Amino acid sequence: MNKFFKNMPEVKYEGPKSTNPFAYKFYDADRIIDGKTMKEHLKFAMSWWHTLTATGTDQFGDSTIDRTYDEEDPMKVAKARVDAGFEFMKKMGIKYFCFHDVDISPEGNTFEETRNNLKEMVTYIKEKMTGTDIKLLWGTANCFGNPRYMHGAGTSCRADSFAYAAAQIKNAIDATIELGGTGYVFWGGREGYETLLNTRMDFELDNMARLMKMAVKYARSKGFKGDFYIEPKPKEPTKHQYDYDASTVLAFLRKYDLLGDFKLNIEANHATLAGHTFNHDLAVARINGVLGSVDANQGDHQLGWDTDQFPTDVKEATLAMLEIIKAGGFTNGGLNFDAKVRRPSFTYEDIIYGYISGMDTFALGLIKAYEIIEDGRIDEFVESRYSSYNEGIGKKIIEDNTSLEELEEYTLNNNDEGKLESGRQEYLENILNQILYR
Ligand code: XUL
Ligand code: CO
Repeated sequence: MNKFFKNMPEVKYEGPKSTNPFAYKFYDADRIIDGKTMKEHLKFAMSWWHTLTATGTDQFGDSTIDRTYDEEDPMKVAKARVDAGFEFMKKMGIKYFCFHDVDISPEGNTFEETRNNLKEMVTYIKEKMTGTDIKLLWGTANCFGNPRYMHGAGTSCRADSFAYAAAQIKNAIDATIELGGTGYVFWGGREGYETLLNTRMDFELDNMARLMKMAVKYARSKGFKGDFYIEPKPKEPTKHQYDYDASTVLAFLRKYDLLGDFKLNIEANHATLAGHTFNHDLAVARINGVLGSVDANQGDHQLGWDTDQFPTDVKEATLAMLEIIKAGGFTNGGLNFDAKVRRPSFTYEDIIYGYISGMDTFALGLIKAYEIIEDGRIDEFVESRYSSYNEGIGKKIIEDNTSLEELEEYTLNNNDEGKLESGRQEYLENILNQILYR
């Protein structure tokens, strides 16, 4: 039970003054904040792919990280990864995990072989989960890595690729249900186009919706009560992805009448790639009632791609947690670290340091978000900023009780327009910094 992370102790909370690199400085799992423990608020999840399978390859270089866990046969490697993953989660006090089908189980030479491998691995993981309080947050199918998806999966011009994706998704849903998952994710890395010269966008979007509808129909028929999520991302690997950002995905879900079953899984680095802040996309999801789950990570201001780094930016995490709290917190979703250690950070310790930084950053974000709410000055200012709608003509406007004609009449007779008030951005930024760094 202590095979892979053997020289590393269990990671526990020791407080902000601790210099133990294997301790949480801010994440105190059982500390109660506003009636809930930190672990209930944050619902941290381990991403199977970055933590247990990714080997540090990039376009210019080979693996730098050995993730075979002393095994060679693909099924034995897959099982060793399960052992390592559970050892890791227990050591870290992480209660959830997320996976793609191909992360937990090797692809075989035929679809039948692939399906059997997955079933065997699901049984193995289920046994491992027994007697623990570790749960599956969400599952998904990797419908982007294999060459058959070069033109897309649900949006492929090739019907056989669509069919294969459907078959893969059916089995990934079965795996998710079998392991008690509360979510199923669609991330469409190849659902988009390289050039409009060869693309029927309307046809492809209709098909993408068809695939999702089939998935919902199947999963519900098998008793799945959780949420489906779309994870927006504007580009990478495909030049333009249809799930560009939260607003684009919302328009898609509305058009195809999928809103009853789908919410959004917002990823920090995807929002920034779309030219938004992380909290912008969270806010779009929140105000539309579809903030489901979060992939926590961060990008790099100098790089234009998805670097999937562990989050260290406390201000960003605080603003994100404010949105999550305002949305009422997580129900079926949680905070999945879709984050990886850098290529030269190839040791087991590095994975632990990565997760400690991400978990401490979000723990601080949670603490600071509640301090901002308790402080009240920012909310109070925002409330007062719109106070002209509390009475008179403003009240009539928000009660939908007026017209252009009446407002023209009002303006004609309104010799004193009232004074304009400052937006007070700098005042608010000072409050934010005061609370973050006091
Ligand atoms: C890729 C990404 C995926 C999804 C799941 O950028 O974020 O790992 O989270 O397919
Ligand atoms: Co992600």
